[in-house]
Amino acid sequence: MTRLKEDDIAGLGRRLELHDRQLRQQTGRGLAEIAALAAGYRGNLQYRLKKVLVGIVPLTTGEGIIGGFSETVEAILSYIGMKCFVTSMPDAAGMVEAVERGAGQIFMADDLTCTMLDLQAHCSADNGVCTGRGFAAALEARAGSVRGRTVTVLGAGPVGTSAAEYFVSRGADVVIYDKMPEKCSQFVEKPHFKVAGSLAEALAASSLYFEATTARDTITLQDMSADTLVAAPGIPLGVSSDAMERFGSQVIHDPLELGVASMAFDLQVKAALKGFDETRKIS
Ligand code: 2YJ
Repeated sequence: MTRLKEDDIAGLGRRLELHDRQLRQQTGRGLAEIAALAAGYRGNLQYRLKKVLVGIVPLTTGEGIIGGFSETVEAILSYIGMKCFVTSMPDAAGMVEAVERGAGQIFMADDLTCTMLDLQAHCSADNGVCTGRGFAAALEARAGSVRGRTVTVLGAGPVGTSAAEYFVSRGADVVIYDKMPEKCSQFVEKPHFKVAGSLAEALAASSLYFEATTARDTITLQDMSADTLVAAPGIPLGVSSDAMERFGSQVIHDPLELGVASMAFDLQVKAALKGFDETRKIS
């Protein structure tokens, strides 16, 4: 799993409007809309999303705090309409602070897990799962539909697996490849999934690519044409720089925005399913 670096997210909070506009140009839908689609909610979740207070708690465990990480999460959640704050204390003291200040939800990440918790509804949203669904929903919006189409998924970690399952749930067939074949074992002989034996075989199977590896240049200029569409949540970006230069407008990529926005909506859906559905209060 890639650990985000300060450089990956530097200035991201100030470019959210631009990112939202680019996403809308690419897919016809904005950040919050795609995150809502990814969470499978077709109604209006804005009420609880806007009402609940989120405490973002920096964690010093493992490799420690990433400069600007919590503030970037705060900027993304604020951008989609949530009320939130970064605690002044990290770790357990930060959790106490968040709860004392009235947070109904907590956002926190260590080196292995990035999660958002709902303290009232007792549910959680995982960054890997939500990033997979968020980018899959963005690729689907860009493609119009994936029903009856084949999508190539590169990387069978939490993000690739979650995206692959989303695509199949939306009527697609998935060809999945991971350089560690054992990571694909769960997909062998599963209806609508095919495990490719090589990267070349996977890339030849489709013109819709989901790049969820941690490698560079898995998709190069020769793999792309005017018809190719790519969703690339992987860090570092798995699309080569010459391919980006020529076909960048066909590549959906960001380091954190879609994942965090998708977590927020996923959590509202889960809370609603547990009875914390206050959407009826919207006039
Ligand atoms: O609070 C902080 O500043 C740090 N503890 C944040 C750590 C962020 N974690 C990562 O970047 C890891 N790669 C985990 C992300 C899980 C993605 N599925």
